[in-house]
Amino acid sequence: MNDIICRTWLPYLDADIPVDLITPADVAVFELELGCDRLGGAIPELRPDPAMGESYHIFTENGKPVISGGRTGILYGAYAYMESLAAGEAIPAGVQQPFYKLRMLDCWDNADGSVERGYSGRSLWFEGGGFQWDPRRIRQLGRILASAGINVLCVNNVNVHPEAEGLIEDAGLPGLAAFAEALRPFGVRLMVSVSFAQPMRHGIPTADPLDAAAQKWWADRADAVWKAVPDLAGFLVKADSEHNPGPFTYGRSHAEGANMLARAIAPHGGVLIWRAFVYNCMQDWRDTVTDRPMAAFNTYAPLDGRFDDNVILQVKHGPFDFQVREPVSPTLLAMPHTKLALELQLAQEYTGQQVDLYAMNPMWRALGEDLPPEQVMAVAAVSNLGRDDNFTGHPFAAVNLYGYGQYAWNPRVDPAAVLRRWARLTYALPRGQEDALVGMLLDSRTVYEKYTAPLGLCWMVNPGGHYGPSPWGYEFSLWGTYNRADRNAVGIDRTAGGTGYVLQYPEALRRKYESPDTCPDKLLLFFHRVRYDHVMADGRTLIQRIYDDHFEGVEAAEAMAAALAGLDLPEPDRSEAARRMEAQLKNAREWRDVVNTFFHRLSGAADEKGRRIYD
Ligand code: GCV
Repeated sequence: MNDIICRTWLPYLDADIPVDLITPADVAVFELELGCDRLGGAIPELRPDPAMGESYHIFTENGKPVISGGRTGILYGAYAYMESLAAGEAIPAGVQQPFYKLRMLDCWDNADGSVERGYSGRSLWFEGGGFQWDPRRIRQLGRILASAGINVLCVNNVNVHPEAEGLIEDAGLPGLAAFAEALRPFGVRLMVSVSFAQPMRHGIPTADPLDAAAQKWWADRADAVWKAVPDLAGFLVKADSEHNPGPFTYGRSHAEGANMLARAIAPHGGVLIWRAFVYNCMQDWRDTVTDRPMAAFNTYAPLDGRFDDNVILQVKHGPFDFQVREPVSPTLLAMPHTKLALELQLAQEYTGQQVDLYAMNPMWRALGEDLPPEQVMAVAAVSNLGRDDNFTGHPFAAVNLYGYGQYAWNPRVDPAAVLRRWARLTYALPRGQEDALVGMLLDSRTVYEKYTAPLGLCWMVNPGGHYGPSPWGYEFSLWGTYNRADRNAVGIDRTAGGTGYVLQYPEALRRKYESPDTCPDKLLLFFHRVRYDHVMADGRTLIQRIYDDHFEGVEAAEAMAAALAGLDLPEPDRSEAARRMEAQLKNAREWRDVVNTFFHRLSGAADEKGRRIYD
């Protein structure tokens, strides 16, 4: 391991932190002494006020800084104070409190040390079938999470492989308890993904949620688990999804399934996070009636109001699966009597795999135009962390972890301000270079979008790995992910006259998406089947727009590469970012050529500008 392991938004986090700090207040004292020494500020007095919970207030009294705050609030206040010092910005005025009480990081880490959709190396805490970690890195992780304001870490993959079932069994509990203890001083509570069928490993003949023996198994297990980890946040469940077991096997609803587990953990104050990622992953591509984006709404909207109080339904932000651009999931707008969590993905599965740049705050902020932040009561994000020295693979991918924390604390935060703050805290570049870096991050999503799948079409990625172009890679598959491109047109008609998907939206959104004239260009092919000669609002035909976007996307990526070369970044970040940018350029050109050639061959339409398209 290198001496300087990570360069985070707080420049002194590379320093070691002692093992004997027990409470967030202990950590706050340590951080303030170290940070103020490094950053050159007055060490504030800490005034704990348990009633303040996660809130804090930084103020001046008799010319001296004071931080008051609750148990974790005081630590958040300490980080906020030092961020302000490091960024040379004003200290936030008044009492600061998080918008969302649950700010979760879902880790798809497997007990064998691999990470599903992980692009930053192996797991930081699993190896060889169970917990195994480097205490120094886990304390660093704790500081990173706390300084981002994340308060729940789900330790294992939602696809619970047999080894991971052991985490909540007697032999696994000491490991879970030790890991919980390691992160407790940072105000981070653990959560565990569990398999719905787990009782059947223990001689219970069924996992039917209405079966008394299955119910008792879960209640007894919960007693044992919470005895070992009294502050465990809860269980997370992926049921009846992508071959995971669930209540459908027994003809039961997802409310019956979730409530059974919720009742087992309720006496311990546990929360049951139930994922809404349910769809038919064995679809016949010839079936043009089933429309995958409609699945979650069809399953869950009729169950609104039927979940117990400690159940939170966790819904991905779009109706598909973290594609480059999707409309808001209609399920999130259809369940006023159900507690909802919004699920985001920091791991860049479909968005460049931490090779291509893709900063996410602008996307989350735009989501807020259709999804008022109050509509959900919690947020979760699939982690982008791993064992790489810099934790996130691409050194700039840390912006998404930091930005997620900022968003979870205040979903109305200005994305440009978040990106600038991260850039300033991490690199302290001269102003012109800082502007260049922020500009690059702000544009990164649009650039990526332009050179990949056009205009909301989705799923043109290589199957399985999900990196690189393959326009028909998912076309004749089981996953319900079709573009139905032919020589005249592309896209699926999801209007009332088509699959009817648009009818799942409330009136205003339905009207916006229903007509190609009012549907935003960027989502045109998500909602409509459009002829290549369709004239778009800007006067260009659809086919010309596809060509133009792909050429422009590559040009913009080339401009980003030039801008990156002009940044005086410290090593190893400079070399690492340059290496990845080279790969991004290769990827962008590949996407441009494959997608343009695909549509050129199908449509036979020439590019008006006569640029090179391969036949
Ligand atoms: C953890 C997609 C991903 C899977 C992931 C799944 C999910 O299908 O490709 O790797 O499984 O989403 O969110 O459960």
